[in-house]
Amino acid sequence: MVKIEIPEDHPRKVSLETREKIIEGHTRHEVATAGLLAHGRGEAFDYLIGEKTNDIAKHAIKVAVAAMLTAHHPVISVNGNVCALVPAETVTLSELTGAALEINLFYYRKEREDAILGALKSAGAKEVLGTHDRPSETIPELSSNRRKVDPDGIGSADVILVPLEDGDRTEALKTIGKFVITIDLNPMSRTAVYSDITIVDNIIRCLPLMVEYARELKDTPLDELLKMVETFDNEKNLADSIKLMRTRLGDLSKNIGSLRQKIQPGANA
Ligand code: PTJ
Repeated sequence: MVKIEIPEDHPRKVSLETREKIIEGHTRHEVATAGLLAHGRGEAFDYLIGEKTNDIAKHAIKVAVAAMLTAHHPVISVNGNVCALVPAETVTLSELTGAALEINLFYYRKEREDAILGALKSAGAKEVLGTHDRPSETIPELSSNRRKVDPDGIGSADVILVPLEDGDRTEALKTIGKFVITIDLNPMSRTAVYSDITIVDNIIRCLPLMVEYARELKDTPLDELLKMVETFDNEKNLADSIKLMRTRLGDLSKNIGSLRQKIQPGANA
């Protein structure tokens, strides 16, 4: 595969580098082909929020970490896109919050499971659940591949972080009584609206912040953390995120010139 060189001062450097990570993850079989399309959809929504982590998302991130720290058995569900984009941060977050890591794939192929397992181990993971050699149980409410879960992981979890998730499984996880946290740039997706906490942000910015907040909050008294979680209103969070997009689009429509960026000759991003 030809690796593209992105000039240091290219205004879309981060976006292009992230795209390269997804493409490389696909070449290594971690990312499903549909994962490339899912990434493109995420990129479009990231444009709408200005490709920055806003205060609404920061608050959701903090509360999500509080929920993981107060859980009895938190689990982080890992798919191909998560693995390709933020493997090290995912492992660090699992260590800081005591959350188990479970591979759970929509487009299951053993080759993909092996690639993701290898990447998580290389990033320092000691134990990874959800692999084919482990026991499994099924979520009866679900018909896709994601119905298979690890009894020691999602099967017995109380709080589950499911980044970049499909709507059916989020709905099924809610039906069986799980507390669901997601990271989804689309505040209108079914996953976003079914979850208990939706972080409307790009996972590449969100995971490092989750790690930072987990370090910050880990000695906070339990009752304070619980209060943060209990007072969080996800409907308001989503409404505010949609309003932020609307306001931003309104402002931009009055000043298209602000969208002009210096682009290197030859670049067409
Ligand atoms: O690895 P697998 O087989 O488990 O499959 C993973 C994908 C992502 C292909 C699968 O879960 C899927 O099809 O997801 P959806 O239904 O396309 O939903 C993905 C959601 O994540 C969409 O709402 C996107 O806008 C959002 N998204 C994409 N990239 C990012 C993102 N949200 C946050 N950060 C991103 N980088």
